[in-house]
Amino acid sequence: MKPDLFEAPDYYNLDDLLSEEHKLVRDAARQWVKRDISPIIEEYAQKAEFPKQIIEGLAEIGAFGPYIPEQYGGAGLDQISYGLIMQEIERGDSGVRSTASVQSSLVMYPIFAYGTEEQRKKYLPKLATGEWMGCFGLTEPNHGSNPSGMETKYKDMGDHYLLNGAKLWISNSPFADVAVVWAKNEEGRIHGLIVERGMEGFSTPETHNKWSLRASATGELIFDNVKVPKENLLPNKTGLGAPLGCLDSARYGIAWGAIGAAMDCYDTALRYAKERIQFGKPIAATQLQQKKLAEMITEITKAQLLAFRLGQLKNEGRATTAQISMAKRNNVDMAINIAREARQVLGGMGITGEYSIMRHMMNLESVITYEGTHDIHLLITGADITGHPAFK
Ligand code: TGC
Ligand code: FAD
Repeated sequence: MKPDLFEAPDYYNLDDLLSEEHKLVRDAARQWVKRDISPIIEEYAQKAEFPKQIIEGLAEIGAFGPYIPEQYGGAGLDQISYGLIMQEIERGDSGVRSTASVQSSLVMYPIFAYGTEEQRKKYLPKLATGEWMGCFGLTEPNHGSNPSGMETKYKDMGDHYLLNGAKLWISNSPFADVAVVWAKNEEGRIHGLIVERGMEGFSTPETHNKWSLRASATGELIFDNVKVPKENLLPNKTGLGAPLGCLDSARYGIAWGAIGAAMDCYDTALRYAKERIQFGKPIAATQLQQKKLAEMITEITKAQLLAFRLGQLKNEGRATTAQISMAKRNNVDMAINIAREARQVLGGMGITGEYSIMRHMMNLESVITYEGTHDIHLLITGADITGHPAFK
């Protein structure tokens, strides 16, 4: 892969709106991606392997629990810093951002928000350092966009719960030490349970043959009469709203992350267009390539403003699920379109692993599907503005 010459576009001087802390956090993540991700990520994506050696670095830049209070090992940062970290990591690779999103928003957040003090103390510090890695089990073979129909269930056996069922498409599952699993009790009410690797009857087979997110490990969670200790139930929130609350936080991070992937594609295409000579002049001097590049920077700038304002609302505790859906949907769509256009700017070179664009494009095919598909987020906006949910 070519050396990482990335220069972040900031067309509307958004840096002026950031605090010194935001910039410090962002720049530390940016440097780490240049040093520890860019040189290795293509090789790991090609061989479809998660680079486990990056876990320590992710913890050091505050990517595990950026907004979790420091008393539990988190970085205690605000929501804009969290977004900026996700942006920088996804500039390197969406699969690496996935690992951080899952650990922070889908594992640490539910333990912090819905768990007991004992659970927080037991799990959060180890998850913050990456000593333990986590995964989040909501999706099932028969229930993806419609998780309320989940079939995974548990029974109260007096001194423990007995868990049965299966989850599919679970990021980090093949190596996770703990899984936050959503299952129904005997009354059909959804609860979160912390399942630990090594519990009898619990297995995590890996899903192979992915063309997307190849540097992220994806797998199943199988529960065959797993005895879960009663103290592993998350007691403080039940119902579908509990996992959906975690998704609000992860989707917010993706709205920022997608900007990173788009910035990388734009920056690569701009540099290439200035250097590539055809018909005796740089292709950047042709109107058609300028149209592509000008539209890319316009869309990136709009997405940055959307994410920044959403971050302010989130800091104030005012961001709604529907506002988050709009930003996730818009920014991922923006990024995938930019990846497709940027790939064309590079001509044949665009399909090779010498450049990051094709890997971003393939990754974004997962990002546009997970954490709620492009269609589902449109329906969330539709339901919000009309008052008529059209899912069913
Ligand atoms: P609905 O009737 O709308 O809601 C059920 C209950 O939940 C409440 N609620 C929320 N509570 C807190 N936060 C939110 N964001 C909430 N949204 C809804 C709601 O008030 C209600 O409460 P109650 O007390 O009345 O029961 O539910 P629905 O069944 O009609 O579904 C709505 C829909 C389709 C929007 C929802 O199911 C949905 O978002 N589906 C998409 C599923 C999804 O996003 N799955 C993601 C799986 S995890 C993943 O992909 C990780 S990838 C990680 C990575 O690698 O980065
Ligand atoms: P389906 O729900 O079957 O949807 C298929 C198509 O139908 C989509 O185009 C969808 O938009 C459309 N559709 C569905 N319902 C409607 C409707 N009402 N109206 C119109 N169109 C509709 N899940 C986890 O729980 N944890 C994870 O860590 C995780 N990681 C993932 C990692 C990867 C790489 C991938 C690909 C997925 C991951 N997921 C995870 C699962 C992801 O959240 C689901 O794939 C997603 O929610 C969609 O579910 P589905 O694939 O079953 O598609």
